[in-house]
Amino acid sequence: MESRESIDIDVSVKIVLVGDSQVGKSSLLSLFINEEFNQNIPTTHGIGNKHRTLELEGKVVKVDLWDVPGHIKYRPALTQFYNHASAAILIFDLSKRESFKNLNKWISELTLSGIKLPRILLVGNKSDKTEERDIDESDLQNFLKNYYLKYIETSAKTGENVEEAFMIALQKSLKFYEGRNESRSSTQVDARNREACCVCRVVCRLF
Ligand SMILES: Nc1nc2c(ncn2[C@@H]2O[C@H](COP(=O)(O)OP(=O)(O)OP(=O)(O)O)[C@@H](O)[C@H]2O)c(=O)[nH]1
Ligand SMILES: [Mg+2]
Repeated sequence: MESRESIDIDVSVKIVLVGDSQVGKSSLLSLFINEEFNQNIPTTHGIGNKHRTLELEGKVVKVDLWDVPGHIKYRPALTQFYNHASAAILIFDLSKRESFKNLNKWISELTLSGIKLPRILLVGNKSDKTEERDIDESDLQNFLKNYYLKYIETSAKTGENVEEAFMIALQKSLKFYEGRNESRSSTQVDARNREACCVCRVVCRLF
């Protein structure tokens, strides 16, 4: 699955990264794009938009990744950035219970913006901080059962599961993209069938 720029793109998808401030959205993105981890990464103020082109399921896929700032002051303005997103990576910090508690708010925001649950991947980041893990495991399991969310734990620091997480989100995107195309082409077939029926009715009436 190597990166191939300047070639024909079969599919372009948009994935948004959301979650509380400081959970590691920009760090995960930086690892996925540049294979770099920076302990002193600055907090995100605008929208950071990066892309990577790769081959998946026999297609050349361009993935646009939108790094949405997590700070509460930006929240009212965020929903416009969810437009046309095919999937979302919702991130919380495994060492910060508050970021887990706030997931409900993020889920409402995403689903209200049209990104439904099957298109959301939940990521528990900072899995390297084993001593500081601050999540009630039964709360986590109940949460996953309630929402039927796909879940993975990552560490932007060690790289654990980072590529895997983005690949799962990418597969969700492709599934959504293909589903949308199928329903479009079946609408076209329906339209053609209706057209054929009209022609048939006209021809029948003539004879
Ligand atoms: N130990 C550890 N630290 C991490 C990990 N991911 C990010 N960090 C650190 O957590 C802090 C916040 O990371 P960011 O990537 O800026 O978080 P963010 O979610 O983009 O934050 P905002 O831009 O404010 O929304 C930084 O000091 C990172 O170095 C991780 O997996 N493990
Ligand atoms: Mg950031």
